[in-house]
Amino acid sequence: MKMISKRTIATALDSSVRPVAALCAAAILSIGTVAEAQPPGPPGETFEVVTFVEGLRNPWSMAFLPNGDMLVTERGGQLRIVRDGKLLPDPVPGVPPVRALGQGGLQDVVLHPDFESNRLIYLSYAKPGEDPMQGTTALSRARFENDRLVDVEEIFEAEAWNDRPGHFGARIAFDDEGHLFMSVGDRMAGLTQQGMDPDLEGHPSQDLSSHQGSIVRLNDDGSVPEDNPFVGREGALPEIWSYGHRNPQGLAFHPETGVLWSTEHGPQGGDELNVIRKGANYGWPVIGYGANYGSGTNFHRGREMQGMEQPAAFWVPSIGISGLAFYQGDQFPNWRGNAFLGGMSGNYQRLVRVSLNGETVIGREPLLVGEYRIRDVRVGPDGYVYLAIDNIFGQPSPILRLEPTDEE
Ligand SMILES: [Ca+2]
Repeated sequence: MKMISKRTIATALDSSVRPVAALCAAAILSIGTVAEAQPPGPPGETFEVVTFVEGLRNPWSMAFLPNGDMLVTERGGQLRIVRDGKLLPDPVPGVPPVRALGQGGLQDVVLHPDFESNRLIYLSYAKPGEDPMQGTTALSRARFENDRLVDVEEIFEAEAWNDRPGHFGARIAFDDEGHLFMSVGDRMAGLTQQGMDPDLEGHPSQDLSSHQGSIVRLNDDGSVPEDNPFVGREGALPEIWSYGHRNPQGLAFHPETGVLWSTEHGPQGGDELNVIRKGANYGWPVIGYGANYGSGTNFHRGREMQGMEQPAAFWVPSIGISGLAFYQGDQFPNWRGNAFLGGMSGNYQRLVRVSLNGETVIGREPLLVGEYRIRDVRVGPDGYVYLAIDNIFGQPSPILRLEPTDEE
């Protein structure tokens, strides 16, 4: 089945980047309306949307194996294999038990950089406690041999336990030196029926003795690298690389600059694209561009504060920001070095192409607006762009692939 989508020009406006917003602070006080237009940036590409494979349940992440197979996580707890364009009927045995509830379950799957020699893969998931209502974010590694997992070993369990159903983070990315980065969400801390708990400074995302709202950095066996920023600091967890996050749902290294970027799911308003720096505080919930759900009332101390990072871009209203990938490959030359991220939220469903000049966002082109609930974006070794599509009711959904077209 081929679904044709031709696009050369953006058909909808994407909201603002920070430098523009800083000049127009009044505009973003009106949460719930599109604040500013962001031009689509340098020329894009025409493409068609092709169904790569169908029949997945809440696919969360994809990984490409050297033999051409794809591994796909389903949030309910199954790891699936796509071979020759077909979804194999049997899930991969050996996946650890997951707490499949709300936003949590089986989440990311990433290959070790030396997978071809060591066959190691990494899985992140919502881990159930002895009390099954309790959950946290955990990470296991295993060897993937003959379509099954062997030597499964949990190598990290986040200090992020509670009974909330969401904000697990759980995106994984490897750097070039064999360090593994993983996001841990804030586990919905401070979120009450009346809005955010006003003790913003006391929120676990601002507390280095909790992994909630952090990005951790580990060696490939789960041990702590000696040069992590908070090693040796009393009261701080040594795995933490950056903190003050809410729920980072995308994590990727730029292939040319080696810089780590993250997408972060904000509250009502205030989804973010961030450059991740060692030891930095990203501000949640003290600062931000969001508001309380429903009422839209402000709860932040402000938009900016000394010692807290500003996002490279933010979205008001929130698009339900999801997975992140940087384009490299030969199929779409104009897209090289661009970031691609998904939006899952209702009318804001989209794929966004973000053009960069170094760490500055110079354009945002909304694509596939209103068409798909995109959970994850990956660039295949074949240079095609793959999209994992979520169905909010858990009905079967596809993985789509963007292919170039010459049509004008
Ligand atoms: Ca922030």
